[in-house]
Amino acid sequence: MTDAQVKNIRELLKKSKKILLSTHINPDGDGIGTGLALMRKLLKMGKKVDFINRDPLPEIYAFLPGSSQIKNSGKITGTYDLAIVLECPELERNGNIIDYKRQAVFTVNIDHHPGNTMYGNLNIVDPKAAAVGEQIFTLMKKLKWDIDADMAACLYTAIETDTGSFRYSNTTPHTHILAAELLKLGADPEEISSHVYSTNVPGTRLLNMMLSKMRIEGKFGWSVLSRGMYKKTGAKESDTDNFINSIRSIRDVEIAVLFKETGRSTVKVSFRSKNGADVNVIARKFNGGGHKHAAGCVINLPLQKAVSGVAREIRKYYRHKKAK
Ligand SMILES: [Mn+2]
Repeated sequence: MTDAQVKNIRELLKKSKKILLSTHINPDGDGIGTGLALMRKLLKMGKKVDFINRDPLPEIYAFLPGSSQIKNSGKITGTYDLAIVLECPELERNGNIIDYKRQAVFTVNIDHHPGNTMYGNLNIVDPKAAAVGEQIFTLMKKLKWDIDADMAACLYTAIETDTGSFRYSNTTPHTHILAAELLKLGADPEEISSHVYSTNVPGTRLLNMMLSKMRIEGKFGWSVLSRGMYKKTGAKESDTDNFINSIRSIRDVEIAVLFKETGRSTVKVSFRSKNGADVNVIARKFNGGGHKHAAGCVINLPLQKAVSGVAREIRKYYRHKKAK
């Protein structure tokens, strides 16, 4: 983040009265935690702030201070002096809930995904940052803001969840230094983890069914969540955020894929990898994307066809790797 960007943000915040915060569809801990930390400070500064996302808050983040003020909308009608878009490599990820060009005087794009399309009037994009929470914490320090214990808890949640509790390859010495600073500011790691990694009975029953359907083929492991399985267990999609890690953590698995049937011919596909296997490359073949070790896409095909299409690409990926 350059000094010019920090100066720019300082001036924008000074002159903006009505501010919109928004993150991606199916929001995660990084987008929610970062947005809540920002919202808390901006409200204290006397700004009118709306934090609006297309999709509802996952239950595990309801403990975060301010979470009850987050709104959901498929179509925002108001106008804003400033819009801050968190964690969206392209605007479609935001769910097309607003026309930023017409409804916001100025749009700031803050993200850490590679391949960000730089759609903002100001773009603060750093693919080396472990989380947007890391970027915003750095920005807040540069702006010399007071960070209270509630803001620290929100930012710690952002960084903890995006690094898989400091286990993923995006975790750097700097990430740990920032996390330590957040603990000093009052974030409570035990309390945060107890919420973020809590489960419920329908979700656990669904996990059990998912594991029974899991298949392993060499370094590739996958499973499915069909609409019937959701119905049988009563679980919601937001209960399934950590499911893929049960596949990824199997010793021999390098690429883990979870297929979630969200409609008759709509399948949401999540990819996770380790040992340098690049799932961003595979997700991009299906018009998705993300990071090397975490990516996703949506495939408009029946569940089994989506599975075979992705499996074909992963087999191709390994054949190509072998040939190299
Ligand atoms: Mn993130």
